[in-house]
Amino acid sequence: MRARCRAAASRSAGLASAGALALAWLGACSIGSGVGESFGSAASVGGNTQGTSDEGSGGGTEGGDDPDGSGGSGSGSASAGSGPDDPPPGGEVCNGLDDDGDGMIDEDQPSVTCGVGSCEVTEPSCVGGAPQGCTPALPGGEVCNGLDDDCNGAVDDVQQACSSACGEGTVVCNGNEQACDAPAPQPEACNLADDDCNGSVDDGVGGCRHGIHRSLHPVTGEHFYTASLDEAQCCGFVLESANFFQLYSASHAGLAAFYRCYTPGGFHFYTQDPGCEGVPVNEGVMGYVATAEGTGGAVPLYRLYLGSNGDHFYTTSAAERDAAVASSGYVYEGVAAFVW
Ligand SMILES: [Ca+2]
Ligand SMILES: [Ca+2]
Ligand SMILES: [Ca+2]
Ligand SMILES: [Ca+2]
Repeated sequence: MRARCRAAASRSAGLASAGALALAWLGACSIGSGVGESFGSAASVGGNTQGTSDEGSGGGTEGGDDPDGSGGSGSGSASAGSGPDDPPPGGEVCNGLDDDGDGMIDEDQPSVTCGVGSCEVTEPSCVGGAPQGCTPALPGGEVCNGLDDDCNGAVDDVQQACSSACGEGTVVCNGNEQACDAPAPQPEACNLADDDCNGSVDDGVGGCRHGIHRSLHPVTGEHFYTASLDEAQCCGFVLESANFFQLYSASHAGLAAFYRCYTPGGFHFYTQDPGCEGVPVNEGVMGYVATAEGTGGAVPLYRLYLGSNGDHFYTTSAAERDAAVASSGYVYEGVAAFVW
C-alpha cells in the first residue's frame, strides 16, 4: 500500500494539472481531503505537517529511504505502523480470528492436562474459538493392574478389608494378582498356639499333650489321677472319667512341672511343688501345667480336701467344686494349676 501510494504521489507531482490522476492518488492513499489543494499539500495529508508548499521538501518521517526524493512518504503512515486493526503483540489467541494474519485461525493453541493417575486427560484449550477448561476422567475402583485406578495418587492401593481364619487384613497387590495380607493358617505345631486357626490349640499334634484319667476308690473314697488307663482301673479304683483333663508332655515357656506325691496315709495328691509340700514321696512329673489362666487356652484345676479321709479332689468344674463343698464336706484349697 505504501509503495502504491508513493508511486502515485510521485506521478501526480509531475502532472499537477491532471485532476483525474490526482483523484486516483487520493483514492489509493485513502485520504479524503485536499481536493483542489496543491499536490504538495495533498501529499502531506495523513499526519505530515511539513512540506505544505514545496513538494521537494515534503519528506515525511520515513523519507530517509525515499529513492526519488519526492517526499510525501508521510502518507504511508495512514495504513502502516500501529493502529486498531494491528495484530496483538501476543500473536494468535483463542478467539476464532486469525490474529497473526498467517491465514490460520486459532492455530498453535496449547493443550491442557489435568487429573491424577488414570483420571489424567489432555484436552485442547481452544475449541470453536472458545477457551476450554479441563475435566479429569472419573475415578474407578482400584484393582491390581499397575495403575492408579481411583486417582488418589497411589498405584494399586486396594483399600479393601479381607480376612483369613487367622485374622483380619487388607487386600494387597502382588503384581497383577490380588492377595490378602491377613495371617495365613499354618500347620499345627506343639507350641501353645492355634497355628491352623481352627479354634483349638495344639490339636492333633501327636505327643504334644496327654490325658489324665480320673478314678475313685469306692472303699477308701480316694480320688486318683493318672495318665495310665490301666493304673486308673487297678487295685480297686474305678474309672470315673478318661482324659478328664490334659497336660503337656514336655516343658514349654509358661509351663511348670506338675508332680504326683504320695502321703504316709496311702493317698495321692498333685502339686507344682517339687518338695511335695513336705510330704516325703514325690512320685514324679505327671506332665506340665500352665501357671497362668488362658495360656494356650488353659483352665483352672480346682483343688479340694476332705479331712475325714485325707482325700485330695481335683476338678475343672466350678459347679462340681461348689457341690463338693456344699454337700460332701470338702474344703476348697485353691487353684492347683491351669490345665487343658
Ligand atoms: Ca490409587
Ligand atoms: Ca490399580
Ligand atoms: Ca488348631
Ligand atoms: Ca500349635
